[in-house]
Amino acid sequence: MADAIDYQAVHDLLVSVAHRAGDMMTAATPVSGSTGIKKNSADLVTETDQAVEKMVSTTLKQHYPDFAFMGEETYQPGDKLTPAPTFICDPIDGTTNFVHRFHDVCISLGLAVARTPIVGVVYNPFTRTLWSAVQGQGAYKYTDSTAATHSTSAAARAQKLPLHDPAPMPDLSTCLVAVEWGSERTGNDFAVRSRTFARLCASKEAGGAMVHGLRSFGSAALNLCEVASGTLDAYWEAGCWAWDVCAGVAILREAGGVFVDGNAGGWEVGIDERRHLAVRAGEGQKGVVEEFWSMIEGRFE
Ligand code: LIP
Repeated sequence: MADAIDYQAVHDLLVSVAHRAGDMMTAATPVSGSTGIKKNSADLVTETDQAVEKMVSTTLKQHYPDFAFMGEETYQPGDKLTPAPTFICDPIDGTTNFVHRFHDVCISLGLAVARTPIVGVVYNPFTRTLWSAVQGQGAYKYTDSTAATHSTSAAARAQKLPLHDPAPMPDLSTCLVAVEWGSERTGNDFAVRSRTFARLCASKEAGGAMVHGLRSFGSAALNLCEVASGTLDAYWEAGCWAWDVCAGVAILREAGGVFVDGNAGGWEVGIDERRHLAVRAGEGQKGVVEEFWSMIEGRFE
């Protein structure tokens, strides 16, 4: 089935679905009364997350009835990503930001085939910015997202990623790095994060990497798009799900970035393995991956 898929048509449908979702998000009032809690007080869901996912799954099913669907709000423990063509959707990535009206919020829509991200669309309706990629066709950023189709006029307005000539990365000390605390605030993985964040910032004399800075914007998909754009150099997290990263990985890889294991040593990692390190395109990429791995204090479980 995969050989016959018109990926450009899938991309264009995902772009139009993303715009509809964006209208739902900007029209919503995510007051605390409509905010639910999933596993703890740092893991939020709103009625808008659920309504957007319903609209997305219904629309995609109408157009591609044979494709599988995986979404954050309908996932059941034990559900597995299979090699079948699968739409992977995070209706609102950055739900905590959405609740607080902090602007880093997006919908993340991907298509994976053979468990590999092939098409990715990430749309932030609050900044009207859209990133997208189709495998083999390059990755693009559209700042006037109403133009984010592949018509001639839109192509003229699109910016190919990375946005700048990728400068060399001599080592981690020149890097701006995204990390996230996630919603798990206890146990081994929380300890690995806390110790590693400190070491990334510490001086070289103290055994650290002394990165330019750490950033936590609260959206995995947007972090990956910023690494693809070259506005962040690296992004490390454990605890994400396939819906947080599928679309962003399609975009990152098309921009020349790498997505590797968030534990030291793994150059190959699946989008459902729940830990990753992303590094932008540019000379020194491999060295930055290896230096980053050497900074990790422990291993994620
Ligand atoms: C969030 C991620 C964020 C991560 C959170 C959560 P949500 O997704 O994008 O980077 O740190 O744990 O998974 O819940 O807003 O869709």
